[in-house]
Amino acid sequence: MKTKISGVELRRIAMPLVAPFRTSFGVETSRDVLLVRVVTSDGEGWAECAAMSEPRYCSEYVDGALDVLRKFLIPALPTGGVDAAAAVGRILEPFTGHHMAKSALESAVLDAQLRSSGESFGSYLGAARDRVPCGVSVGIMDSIPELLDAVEGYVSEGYARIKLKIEPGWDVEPVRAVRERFGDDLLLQVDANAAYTLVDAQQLAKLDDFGLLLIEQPLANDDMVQHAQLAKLLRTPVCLDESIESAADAAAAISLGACSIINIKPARVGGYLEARRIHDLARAHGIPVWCGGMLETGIGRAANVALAALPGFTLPGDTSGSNRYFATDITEPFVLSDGHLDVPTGPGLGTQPLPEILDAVTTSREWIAL
Ligand code: OSB
Ligand code: MG
Repeated sequence: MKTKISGVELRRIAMPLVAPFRTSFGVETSRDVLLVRVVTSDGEGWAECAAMSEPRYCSEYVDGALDVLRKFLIPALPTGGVDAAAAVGRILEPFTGHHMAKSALESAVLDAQLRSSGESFGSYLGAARDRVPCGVSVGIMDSIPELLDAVEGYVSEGYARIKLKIEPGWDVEPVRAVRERFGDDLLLQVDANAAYTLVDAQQLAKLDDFGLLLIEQPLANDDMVQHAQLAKLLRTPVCLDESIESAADAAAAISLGACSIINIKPARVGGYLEARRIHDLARAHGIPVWCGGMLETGIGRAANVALAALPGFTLPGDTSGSNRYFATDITEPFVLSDGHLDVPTGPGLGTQPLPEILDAVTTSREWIAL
């Protein structure tokens, strides 16, 4: 029996962040999120598009995602229906790029499919545990004391690992300060969001003294070969985020030696099915993976937490509790317990937007009939 898709709602919401989040590519004070709701013969499905308001982390951005979904991706869905969510990826393949927009559409269909069959995302993807250890990504701050206060707060909330955002001028000193204050046992890593070049290798090698778990995306998104050269100059393991947009990229990075760890963000690679393929490939090569984040609401978070429960996800992810981002989430909040989040067990995502809250944060809605 095919799943017939009658239409898709594109709903944009504005979610103020509890504190500004600064990275090497910009400052975020509010999350501009596109939600996708598909209405099918099997029922509804929800997903969150991870694109940010400006094309700084990657080339996608919310207005662009809305446009490509409305003009190309949604109209490509066959009116006769699809066999399963897995078919959506193949149907969208002729369109290049736009992984975040594609991921949202495929994930919404997958949610509808799983809700109707009564299976959870975790069970469908192959989760090996019922809760996942969580890390937190800590933005660039104006001063070291301010950073230490923020880290102190997260450590006391129970986070299992701390990730510091770095950029030229904010790297060795903040790492040294956090190590001195919290000791060598704290699981600590850094993320440069592509802010360095190979010329900075000596500066980055100074981080080798601090026993970091990894350095994430030190160089530009398309500098796979240079990441391989840098990896030879550092003792800190190199992890790729932005550079890995597909399983093919992951295979190339592994065979080049461009990374020894991968941050898997399902949206960046086009969806949860491609994310699982990268997990399987990495696992076969003995490459640890962890689940990244894009400041998601509870909708995106639910699916990420399910993915993070797969057996190859051996490092804590950026799957933080809802309160790290928002005063009020659009779903029941994800709450950290003993440094972990529970993997949702209900059908599909196992959660849904709370209608009143959703309406209160909605800035625009659009219905596209098939
Ligand atoms: O590089 O991992 C990143 C947030 C937005 C865009 C890119 C990144 C991040 C984070 C935060 O580091 C992850 C999260 O807590 O969701
Ligand atoms: Mg990153």
